[in-house]
Amino acid sequence: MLAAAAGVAVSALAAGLLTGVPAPIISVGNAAVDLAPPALKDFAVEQFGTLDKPILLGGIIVVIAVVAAAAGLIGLRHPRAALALTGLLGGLAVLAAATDRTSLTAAPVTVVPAVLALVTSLVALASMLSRLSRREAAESAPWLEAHPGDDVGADFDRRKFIEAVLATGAVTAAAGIATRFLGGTAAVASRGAVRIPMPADRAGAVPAGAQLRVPGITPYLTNNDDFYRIDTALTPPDVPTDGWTLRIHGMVDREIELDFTALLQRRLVERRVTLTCVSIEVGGDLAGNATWIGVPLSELLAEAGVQDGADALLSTSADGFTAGTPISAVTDGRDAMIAIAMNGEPLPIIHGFPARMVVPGLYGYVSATKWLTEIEVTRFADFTAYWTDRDWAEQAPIKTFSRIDVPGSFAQLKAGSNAVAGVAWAQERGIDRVEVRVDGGDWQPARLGAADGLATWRQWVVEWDAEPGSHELEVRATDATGEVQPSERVPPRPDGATGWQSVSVTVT
Ligand SMILES: Nc1nc2c(c(=O)[nH]1)N[C@H]1C(S)=C(S)[C@@H](COP(=O)(O)O)O[C@H]1N2
Ligand SMILES: [Mo]
Repeated sequence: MLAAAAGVAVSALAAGLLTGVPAPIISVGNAAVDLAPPALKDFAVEQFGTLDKPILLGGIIVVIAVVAAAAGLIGLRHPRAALALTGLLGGLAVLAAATDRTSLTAAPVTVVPAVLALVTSLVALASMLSRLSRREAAESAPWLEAHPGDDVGADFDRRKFIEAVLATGAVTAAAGIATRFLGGTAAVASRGAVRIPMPADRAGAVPAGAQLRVPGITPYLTNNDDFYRIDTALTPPDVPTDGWTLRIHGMVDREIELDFTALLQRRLVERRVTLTCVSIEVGGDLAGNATWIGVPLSELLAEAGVQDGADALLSTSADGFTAGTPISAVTDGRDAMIAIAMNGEPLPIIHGFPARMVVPGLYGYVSATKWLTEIEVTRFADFTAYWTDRDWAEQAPIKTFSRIDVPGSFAQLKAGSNAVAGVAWAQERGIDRVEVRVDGGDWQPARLGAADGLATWRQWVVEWDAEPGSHELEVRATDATGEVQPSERVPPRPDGATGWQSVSVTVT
């Protein structure tokens, strides 16, 4: 296990020193994510939510530890078998590193950390086994026998073994500590140097009354630190602005290629947009409302000249994620953009630094590509994307949604006046009405927070005169086309969940 830990630590340090190379353990995790059958992925997301990644990494560490422990036990009698098992583990790491779509470097560099993991763990294991098991192993592996002139006594063996253990432990600890203090990636340094210019077209102040004064309600604007995060990469790709470009190509009259400076020099707009993940369950929280600054996508497309017959944008990220967005959703007047800032800061690394797409009204998996590098103007008939390859719908406008933030599930309330409040959204259609009912009674209209364009959620509140007993509260919204949120419960796959949320409370 110590030999395996040394391999993991040394390879993580090597990956930290090489720009754009994920640590091999992360590559193994990425391979697991990509190879997992859709049903297993759904299960993991349902059970663990956004904790699925730490749990996956924990699972990988447990598997490595178990295999390594087995190798150690086997090694007492069969050192060759132990080395073969360890070699197999290291070999899988090399394979995962070689095929990791999130790596930003060419093949030979990409596998350097994994090869180091392989070599380190083999050397450490061999050195420890050769000290520990000299006598037991002598019969099974003559090549591990004492070198001529070695003093083969019990004390000598123990001392040498302890030396080998301490040396391996020291290498592991030193690599671990050095990785810790490495001081961040190239993207972190690059982000620190970015200054976002004042946008030509500002968002204006949040309308008075958009933020209701109800304790416990979801804040109207979501802080970057509280913003949900969904991506397929176990660690965000390391993309400094230096060397980054965005290429717009495909069915266009003129290809466009912009570096980060050129992007900043274009006309910038600032807009509030609520992003939503298609995986959100009834009552779920995979949505957030932020102020974005970016370059209007419609202007870039107009400049490139979209050719007849094109109906899709295939966007690609530095980590190999892809998404297909209808061109109509980008050119119909809504504020689709290449975003470079979120809530007054350069995009946080995990939210797509240096640039990402934001398209109001579409779920993130078909529109919100982070670490964006490429947009191909094309036809839906001619490609599939990361999630459409995994049974999710090609077209995915955001469905009308309403959520009760307060009271929480199974809350204990005092009889009398209580606020029932939350948020609702129907991006690009608008929320016209939110209603609440108690114990299946009549629907009561909620007071809505001030509207702030069509791209954002809206808060709502109902004053409820609660009587003692157990009660069930339900909520539903109606969008501005008059469509009532359906009561029928459907799961998120393939194009978003529906159903009314209900919350049980006790009033005393
Ligand atoms: N490169 C990349 N971009 C991505 C994803 C991803 O996995 N990789 N996930 C998408 C999904 S499913 C959603 S819901 C949004 C989430 O954006 P956020 O993590 O900034 O909240 O990003 C989208 N962009
Ligand atoms: Mo998503």
